[in-house]
Amino acid sequence: MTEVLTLAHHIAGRDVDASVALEQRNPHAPDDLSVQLPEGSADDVDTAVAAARAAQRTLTGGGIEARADALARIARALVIDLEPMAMLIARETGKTLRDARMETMRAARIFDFFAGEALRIVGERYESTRNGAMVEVMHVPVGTVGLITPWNFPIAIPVWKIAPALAFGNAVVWKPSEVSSATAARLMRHIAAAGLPAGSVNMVLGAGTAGTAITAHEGIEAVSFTGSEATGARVRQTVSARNGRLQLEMGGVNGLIVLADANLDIAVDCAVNGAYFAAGQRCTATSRIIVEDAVAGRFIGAVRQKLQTLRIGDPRDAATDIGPLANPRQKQRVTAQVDAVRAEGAALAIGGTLSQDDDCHVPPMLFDDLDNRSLIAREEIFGPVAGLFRVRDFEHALETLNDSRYGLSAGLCTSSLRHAETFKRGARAGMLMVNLPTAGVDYHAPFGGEGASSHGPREQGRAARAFYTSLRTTYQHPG
Ligand code: UN1
Repeated sequence: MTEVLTLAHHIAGRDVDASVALEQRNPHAPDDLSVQLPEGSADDVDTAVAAARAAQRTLTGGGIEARADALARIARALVIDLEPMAMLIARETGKTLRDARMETMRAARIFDFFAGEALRIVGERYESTRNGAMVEVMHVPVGTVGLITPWNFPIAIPVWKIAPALAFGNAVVWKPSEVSSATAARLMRHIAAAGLPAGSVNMVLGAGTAGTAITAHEGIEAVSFTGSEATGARVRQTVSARNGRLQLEMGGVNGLIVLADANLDIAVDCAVNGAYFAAGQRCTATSRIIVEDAVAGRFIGAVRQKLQTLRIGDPRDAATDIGPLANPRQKQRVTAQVDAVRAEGAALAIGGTLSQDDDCHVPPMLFDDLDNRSLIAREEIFGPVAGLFRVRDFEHALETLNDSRYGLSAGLCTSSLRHAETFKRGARAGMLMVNLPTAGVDYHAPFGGEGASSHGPREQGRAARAFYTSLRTTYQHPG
């Protein structure tokens, strides 16, 4: 029996039904779950913006403690809902149950972190150059923020935008991905029950139309987007044209350098985790494994061995290490990219042939002996596909790493402190990992990248304040 979930928008504190236009099925077992959702219109966004703007005044008027309490309540609700939420994520997006549990806990902790941040909206005070006067700098809410979020972290990414937005006194119009809308709706229920003014967070479902309307709406002061580079470019154009505040997190072709002096077990764990866990569907995934030639052969053998110990299969099973891609469309895209890499003449060191049926699984693949002209180095592949880049030495490795338009995360496996130090200063990426996988970030530290990967202020941690507040400089004289 297929379970059918029919979803509604959530605007001004109420569920708003609309006719079903889109569907997402369990990518591992299509007969298990059918999520049916409406295509939000520009009118829906307009109603949501009006609700948000009305709620925002009440939200800030309620004070910081009320906001902090509400965020802490959502955190507790998510912890209580951990198992059902994680299972829904696994069924809807194909993320493994283990990852989905960790992600739900991460989302709860992000709410707790920003509950604290709501109480820490500190400013600055200067002596004025005008005698007797003083200058005060305050952080005030931006107003109404538009959030457009992807399916690959269907709860953590929405939460790391919604939580700081609320903590700093902003109302939200949110368009989650059409691929993870049931997860979004479940999160929305917890947010709606937290005691915030109705309309503080509004959720408009759908694919393109609602997202475009959010980027264009004059009533939305700031837009934060995580997703593909192509969509990001459109968001940037529309929001910039109306001088809106903008934050973009897009793709990466992240590199992991493995030096001959690395602990091989650690290097293999980093590579396998970064390239293949979450079926490679993370913007922080490793796609370029840059290895010193002297150890390349041993490294490939060890990766092959490690992969044999992993379980690929049903995301609902807690023992599964790697699940499917999120839907047949993703599979088609990855298949076309793999075909293009093969057409370059690249040799496969690891991995088999791709099945052409409806099954959304893709086996982990490693192409050997590539250089940065390969598609793997130029385009993000949102799948368990990586390339091995053989280099002479550390200098050559760093040069290869930095030869990219992107710069989200980068890794180095070494036992040399000297090389680690050079890497921290010389690698061009927003997040650097030494003896750790390129994916997997903490929620209390800044997140973001360089080049074509990101645009605007960093997300997460204390750095999030920059995007979600405006500065007010007041000059005051006793008169
Ligand atoms: C992580 O690596 O823990 O879409 C987070 C993504 C990133 C998040 C990565 N924005 O994959």
